[in-house]
Amino acid sequence: MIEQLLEKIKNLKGAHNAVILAHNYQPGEIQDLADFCGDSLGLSIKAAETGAEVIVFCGVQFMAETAAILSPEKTVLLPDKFAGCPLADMITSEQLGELKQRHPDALVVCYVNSTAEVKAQSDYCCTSANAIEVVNSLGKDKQIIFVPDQHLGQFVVDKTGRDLILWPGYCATHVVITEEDIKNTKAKYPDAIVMAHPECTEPVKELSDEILSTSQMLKSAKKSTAKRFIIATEIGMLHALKEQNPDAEFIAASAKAICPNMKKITLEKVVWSLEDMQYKVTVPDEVRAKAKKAIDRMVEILPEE
Ligand code: CIZ
Repeated sequence: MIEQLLEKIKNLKGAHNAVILAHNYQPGEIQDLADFCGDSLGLSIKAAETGAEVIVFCGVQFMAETAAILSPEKTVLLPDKFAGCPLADMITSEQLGELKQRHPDALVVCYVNSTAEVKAQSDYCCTSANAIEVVNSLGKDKQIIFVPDQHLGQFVVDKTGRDLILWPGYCATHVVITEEDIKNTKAKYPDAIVMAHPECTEPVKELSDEILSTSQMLKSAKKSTAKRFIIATEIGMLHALKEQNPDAEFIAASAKAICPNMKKITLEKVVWSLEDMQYKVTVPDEVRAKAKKAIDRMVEILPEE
């Protein structure tokens, strides 16, 4: 059954000149079939570089939108139209507009986990891998509004010493990981290195050895001589970590850290997506042009790979 689906996907991909991108939080079988896996920005940059005409984005809505912003000439498909991101939806462009009115001199930095409309109203975009560099690149005299994730924002405040205006958004999947989860898992595996995502709560991050984005977790595990890691992020991340580091052990800090939206993508939906060219994700030209400026400014100050 799985072999048949994979065969179908391979044929449809060829017929449509398509490329399949999968986020690090996708189910393992989706990561395995993808042409590229990675974080949302890395995948969108790959999408822009490829000669493919169709991009099947196995992730959530804002990621497919980011690909559409960077590759307007390509058809971007999201295999499940309901694969949204509650964090991205925690601030609307109207709410950001009101916040900007209250702080007319402030620059706006938005996390990539945001809608295209919010990106369009922002000066800079950032990812969890480069939020510190983006904020540090802005003049010390500048007030900065940071949206929508308060925990990533607080991490940036702690690391830069800047006084950011934070929006109270959060990722429901990351905040389920508790301080007790870390303490209990550490008690069981005292030799393990704890890697936490910046979207985790502050007490969880305080108990962790390293605070890293998904791409940074992969790099750090590869370089490390440690053989055991506790991972505080969406559990899809363990798939790539295990695959790239077969001699090390990776333990989820919480088995509850499952993003229901990421897990909406299935092999069958990838087949249907390519058969029916669904669900197309587009961004209106005016929004796209403004959102792209915020992304381009970030790309200019990306940290060294
Ligand atoms: O930027 C991304 O893809 C997300 C949502 C997290 C990360 O750390 O890579």
